[in-house]
Amino acid sequence: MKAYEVNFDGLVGLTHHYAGLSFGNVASTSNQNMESNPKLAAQQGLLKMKALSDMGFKQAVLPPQERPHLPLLRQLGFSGSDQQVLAAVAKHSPQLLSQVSSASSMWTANAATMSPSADTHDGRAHFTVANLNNNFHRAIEADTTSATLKAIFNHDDYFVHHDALPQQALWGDEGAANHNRLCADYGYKGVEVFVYGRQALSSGVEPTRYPARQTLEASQAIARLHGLTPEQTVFVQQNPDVIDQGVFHNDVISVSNGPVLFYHQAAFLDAKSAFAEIGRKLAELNTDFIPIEVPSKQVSVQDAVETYLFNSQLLTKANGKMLLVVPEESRQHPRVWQYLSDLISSDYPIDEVKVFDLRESMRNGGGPACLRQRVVLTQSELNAITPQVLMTESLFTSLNAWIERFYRDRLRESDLADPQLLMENRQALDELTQILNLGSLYPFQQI
Ligand code: SUG
Repeated sequence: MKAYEVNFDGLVGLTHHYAGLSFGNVASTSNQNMESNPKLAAQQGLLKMKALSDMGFKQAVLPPQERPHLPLLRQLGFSGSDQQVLAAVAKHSPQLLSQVSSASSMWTANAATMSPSADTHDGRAHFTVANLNNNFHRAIEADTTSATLKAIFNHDDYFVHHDALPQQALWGDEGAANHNRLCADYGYKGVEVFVYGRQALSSGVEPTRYPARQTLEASQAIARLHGLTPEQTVFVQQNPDVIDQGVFHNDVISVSNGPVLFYHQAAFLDAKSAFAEIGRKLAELNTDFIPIEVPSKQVSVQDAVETYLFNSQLLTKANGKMLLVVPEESRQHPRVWQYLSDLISSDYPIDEVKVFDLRESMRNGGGPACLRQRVVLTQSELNAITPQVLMTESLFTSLNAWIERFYRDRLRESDLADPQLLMENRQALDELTQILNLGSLYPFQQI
């Protein structure tokens, strides 16, 4: 059956700031306390969506979440009016205020793991919301993410929604950032490759400096929930050494599309046996596996972390060739740019590179691939989603005007206690849910 890959990009929220919240994410910790520009951040993300949509790729939008997260602060014992709650938490712990204000839901690769209907036991598309429990500021995304996905993919004949796994380190799950799907074409049955950082229930090698966010046990639970067969599933351990060098998600060191896996030589702990298994399982689906290895000699792990070469989007064009969407940082780096020039003139299926300036998101460790959730849909499934989230000329115009009206062009941690910022957030999200026709997704005001 013919199917499309639809990229659902997260719109950057109004409280986008640099708080140094993610230990093991080098950009996040090194840009802590810098002044951010939420307006520019949202515009940069929107321009990427529009450009890819104009090129013929199917593109959609996921809304940001309401921040600061007042109900959570009330759950933690802060009380009084909203203004009093904000003042109290700012006095008690600016760091806590920063955590409950993070705009981190923009990185929708971490929103969920999605398995297309071609792969699942009941022929429906399955979503498991990521618990993101390695970081408090991210773990608090799960409930609203779940509500958002249920509102957009709202048809039981086509879509199944699974809650996030238990909020405990044993079940650490970071969503599609650690998930690759290999297939002949999107609508065909594929092999789903789950990349994990550590095993929680048995001993094995682990990183020593930085956390391994994804467990094998979590990945296995998702494969079970989605009804994937062992013949279509491969579990691969990420190389702990690269996690210790700042590769906190697999999508910072590899990216897949169709039968292609574009990856760094050091990405996996035992690439040889993993690739033999992937190759065998794809062969059973009459598909040739096309691994493209980037050698350490040409691009070091540090180069990869600095430029986000692998946090790129690999997209199939109408002519069957592939386009690699990279951040500006990759163009600025002579070795990486040279590698890319060589790559597109080689015999591999990738024959074009497109560059986007996503500086605001990149400074928190989020490149082009972090900003999107890939959702494979057949035409009937596509017809069943909320259509207003799909990128069009008119949605682009409305969102640009909406950003212009509500977003600030500079923000620091000290601004987060401003009750006016909360009001701006609420008003903006009220309007956005109307633009995207998502009903009352943000009931926080009533609580
Ligand atoms: O989880 N950064 C995010 C970046 C997520 C990138 N996503 C993928 N690789 N798919 C994270 O570490 C930093 C927030 C701050 O420090 O203000 C942050 O949450």
